[in-house]
Amino acid sequence: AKLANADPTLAPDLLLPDRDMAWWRDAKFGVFIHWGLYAIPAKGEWHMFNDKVPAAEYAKLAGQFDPQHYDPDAWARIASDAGARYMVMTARHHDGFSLFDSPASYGQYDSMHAAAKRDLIAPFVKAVRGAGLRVGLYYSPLDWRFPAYFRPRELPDNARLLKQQTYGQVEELMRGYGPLDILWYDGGWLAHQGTDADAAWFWEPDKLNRMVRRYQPKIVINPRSGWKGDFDTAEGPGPITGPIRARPWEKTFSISRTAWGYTRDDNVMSADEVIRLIVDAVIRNGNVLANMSPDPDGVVPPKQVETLRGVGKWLKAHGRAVYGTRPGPLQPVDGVYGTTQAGNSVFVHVLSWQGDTLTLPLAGPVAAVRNLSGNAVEWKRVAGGLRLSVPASAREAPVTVLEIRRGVD
Ligand code: FUL
Repeated sequence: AKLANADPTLAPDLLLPDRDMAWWRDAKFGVFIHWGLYAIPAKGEWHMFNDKVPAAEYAKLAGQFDPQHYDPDAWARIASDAGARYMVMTARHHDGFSLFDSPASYGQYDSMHAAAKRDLIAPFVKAVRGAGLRVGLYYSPLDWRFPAYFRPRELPDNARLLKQQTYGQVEELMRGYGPLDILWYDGGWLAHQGTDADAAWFWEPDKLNRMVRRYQPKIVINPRSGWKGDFDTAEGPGPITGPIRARPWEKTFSISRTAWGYTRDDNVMSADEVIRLIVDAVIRNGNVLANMSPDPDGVVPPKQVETLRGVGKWLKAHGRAVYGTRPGPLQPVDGVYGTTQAGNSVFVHVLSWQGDTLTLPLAGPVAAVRNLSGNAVEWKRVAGGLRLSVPASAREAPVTVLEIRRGVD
């Protein structure tokens, strides 16, 4: 792979300018897909590592990997019905198996040389674009087949091969599957616990990402290659608290609490839980990337589809307060409310009511207040702000969204 010299015309600072991040910040919600050989044993995507399966034995799964119902259009429809504006799929997870045609893959460990005998990423990219969504690929530089990942300094030859594979495969993806909107790295740390400095020493992510931008100048890059990336990530379904964060960020979790990859005993989050996380993210300048886990045949478990459908129903009715907004003008009060804004409107996302009214420290003229179902809301100027009265019957679960239209002086 020719990647040693970055294009000299590339900006010295790899961070995308604000104008190229705007679509991502407007999009707010994406659907993630973890799919690979690990769907077959159905013990989650860490099965090879956690159960200490020798690489040669694990690799036999490739002979069984022949999805009969792979229909990326159906996946894109699920995401689009969920209200997602982008999708990200695992092109290669830590087990090292690639779902695309990858001559750079060590040992030809890809879907072309599996029972499937085809590229599974190209049709995904096409389907997602066809559905009008933005498209991203997940790629893990880490590959458990290489002992050097755990002991890079002791095993320089093996380390060289691992790094060569990463650069080669990232180049294949960037060159052959574009245009791409997001590159979602994972595992660019070292030995599962290395520091950013270790990772930067090993992967040379500035060099790697300069190569990426040569092929895909506007691709949004996440922070897991050892380079800080265009946005921050927060992982897992835990609650989101605290003030508005200055840098764009993304909360990612699997709607199956059990794992990211397919399992049979999956403990699926409810639509309300996902909606709650979307609200808690957007009022703090964040996006949400929620994962679904297709089975070995390519079918998304019905319970996951049902949760996503519920999210879509909510976003259809409340999308004005989510898509295309920016956080503020008020700082969130954890568990109580937070705000987003767009144009002349401030949207108040009320998570819990402390009494009959809610007083916001919001100054300035108000033209009207309504809830997103269209009902007018009583409001009054009081010392310290704006007092809103919403009768119990007009409150909604998991969140009541009110729109304050600002007036003119
Ligand atoms: C983690 C990985 O180790 C998980 O398997 C999953 O891919 C998640 C998105 O990132 O760090």
